[in-house]
Amino acid sequence: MYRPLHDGWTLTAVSDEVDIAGIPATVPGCVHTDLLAAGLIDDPYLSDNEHRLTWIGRTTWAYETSFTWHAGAGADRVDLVCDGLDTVATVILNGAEVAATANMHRFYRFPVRDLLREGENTLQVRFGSPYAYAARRRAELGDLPGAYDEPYQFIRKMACNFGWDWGPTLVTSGIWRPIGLHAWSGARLSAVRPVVTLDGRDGRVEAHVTVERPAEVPLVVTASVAGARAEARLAPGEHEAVLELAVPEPDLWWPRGYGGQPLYPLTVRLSEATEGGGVLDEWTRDVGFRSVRLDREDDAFTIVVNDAPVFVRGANWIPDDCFPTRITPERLAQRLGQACEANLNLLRVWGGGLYESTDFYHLCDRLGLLVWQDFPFACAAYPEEEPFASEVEAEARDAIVRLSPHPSLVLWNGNNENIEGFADWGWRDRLDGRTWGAGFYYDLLPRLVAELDPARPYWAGSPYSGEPDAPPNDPARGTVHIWDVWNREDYLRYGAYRPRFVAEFGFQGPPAYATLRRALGDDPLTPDSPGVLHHQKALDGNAKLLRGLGDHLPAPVTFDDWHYLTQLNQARAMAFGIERFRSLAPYCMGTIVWQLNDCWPVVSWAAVDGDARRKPLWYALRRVYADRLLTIQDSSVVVVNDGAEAWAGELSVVRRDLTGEPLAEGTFPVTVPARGTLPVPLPGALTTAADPAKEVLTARLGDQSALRFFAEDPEVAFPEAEFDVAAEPMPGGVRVTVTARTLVRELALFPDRLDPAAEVDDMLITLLPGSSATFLVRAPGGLDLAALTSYPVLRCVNEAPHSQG
Ligand code: BMA
Repeated sequence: MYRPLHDGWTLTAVSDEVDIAGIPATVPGCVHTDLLAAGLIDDPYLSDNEHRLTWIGRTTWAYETSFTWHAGAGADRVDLVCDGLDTVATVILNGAEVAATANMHRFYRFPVRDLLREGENTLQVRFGSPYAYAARRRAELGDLPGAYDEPYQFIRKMACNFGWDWGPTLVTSGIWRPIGLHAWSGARLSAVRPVVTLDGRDGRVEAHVTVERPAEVPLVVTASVAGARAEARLAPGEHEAVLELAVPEPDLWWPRGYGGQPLYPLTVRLSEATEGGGVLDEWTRDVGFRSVRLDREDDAFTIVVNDAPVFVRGANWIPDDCFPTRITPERLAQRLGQACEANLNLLRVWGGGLYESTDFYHLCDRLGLLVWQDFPFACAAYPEEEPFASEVEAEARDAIVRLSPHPSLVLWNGNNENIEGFADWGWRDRLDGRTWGAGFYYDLLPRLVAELDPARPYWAGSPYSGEPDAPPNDPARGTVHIWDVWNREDYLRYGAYRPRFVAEFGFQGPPAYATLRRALGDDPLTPDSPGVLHHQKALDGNAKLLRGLGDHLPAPVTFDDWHYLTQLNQARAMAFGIERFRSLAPYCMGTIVWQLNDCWPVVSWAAVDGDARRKPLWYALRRVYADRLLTIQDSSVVVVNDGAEAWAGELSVVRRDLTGEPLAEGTFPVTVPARGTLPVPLPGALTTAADPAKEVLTARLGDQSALRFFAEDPEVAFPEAEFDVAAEPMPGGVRVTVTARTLVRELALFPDRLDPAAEVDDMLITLLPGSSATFLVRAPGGLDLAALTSYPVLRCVNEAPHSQG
């Protein structure tokens, strides 16, 4: 029987300087959220409050509760089960120390039967300062290079808790996952690890079962899935069994866009092997039948599921909140829903964060969203000495066993950018022979994956070229991270790449206006008002945002223009990159955008901001990640068909003047097979403009279209946009129809400026004269229709000059 111990907790600062004692505490939770709930700190996400909270990570904290306990009918064993302790914890039951731990990523179980008292019991979990712990380890081992001036590689704790180039430094402590008492007798299932594979069209499950058994009664384990059943007997003294199940022709689990996601409950039962012996323990998880491998032929990096090569349309995932216990299942469902609606098929759980919650992977299983899981190592040289060698092995064992049932999980990856740091960022010299994590990435982790999860591929790190001595960030081999664009180069440079697989590339933009307005007290808001600057963590971030506008868009003067143009430029830059990389399929077999989500309100690379609002980038992703994409690349139209059906029709390409009048036309019958890419070269009459400032090239195939100007926007002789707008209230919102009288470049609506709860279903639509677009604005409270249909809510690139004020 399991009994959660989540009630009656209090929190106390164990400190002469901090006078906080016995405030109510939430478990699972953490210090920051408890202090916030008690009204003792200001919201860490607002303005620059973060700065005044650094003492929290330097303080020792004690969580305490009491509970009653009765031996009752009597269990042989009672264990204190801690699913997650963040991080430097001492567990004390009735005054006796049960354990001292220092790894947020592990799962702990302590036998405590002998320490429990009949009636009232007290449980204390005391958390030492993560900084103090990391400083001790650093003093013992010597400093090691890393991308940030924080000691995250000296403690097994979510690295980005120490701050990142999109996240605040909010070093917390707490009982961050469930804690409870597990009373049991005889024997229990201590681990079940299914290895699910395909054998032709048949499904195979090898269920590796480990039992803990203080009593020496004979045991029987049964496993069943999809009508198949297997059984094993465990004689006294035996602790392990492997049960093999064969399922003839199960429905296959597929990534979204490739087929369904049937899940089959796999149940393992442990019973006494005696006449009428009762069930002692039971374990059930949903599994899916699919195969997965990594195709490395000729230095490719192709994820192959059920023998189908998958073009990855992905995004990187960071912890959705600095305080992970606030990430409810509802919030995960919303965020993963946003990923699916943007036509993503993979999330990469990035190594500066976590092994995510079981809810996360279960949702991905159901949605068909593939998961690439980094082991939690990012952007630093990590020490391999003790205690880290043992901690890393233990946490990896916990995580591999916990996540192995999930069909969505398709790849284990050793680390984020540490191989690159060693090879290319000068770490090798600074290390001077000391350890940096190579033993984890090249030896320990692949050994553990091979031992515990042999049917899943392992990759040593990202970027990585497949061999330790090869240049890790070589676009022609394995995975590449493309960061020269954001940091130094114009985004057109994406066009110069011919990568096999892009596991990271990103471009910043501000969060939604309503998000900034909620988070910042600045009055007025300006691109460099103090709050905006505080919520921009990237090195030289604001300057890079402006530089990134390049020749593509006019230089902004007002805050509103800065906000709009930099958001738009983010969307365009990423769309440009993705269109390029998809047009290279199947040479290139994936793009993983940096980054899907944010953990707080911030200017960042995210598509969905810290208040869950979709940025213009999100709408652009939905378009360029659709199954069917037309893209104009150099002097071709590339027809990209990542759908399951062939795509055939007449491709119509027209060079027009800016009133829409055709200057040259061509039609090209095309048939592109399922999962195929077809470049259609265009004749010079279509690719060469008589006057690049006054012409546009359009392409259409079925209901997909593409458009390219012959000059950058500031050089195009756009007419001042003229259009008619009809705004009709409807239940729950407003329908806005815009009919263009002139060319209207990238129309967008930002209803959150009027009501933070309002959102629009589409944006960034270019209209030729005479054409129209309809936007559905969801606004539960109704909206001012005049404001909704004018500047700065309704915007386009070639809008009429507006009066400021
Ligand atoms: C890569 C990522 C993150 C970082 C991002 C933006 O290095 O792995 O560490 O946030 O670039 O700089």
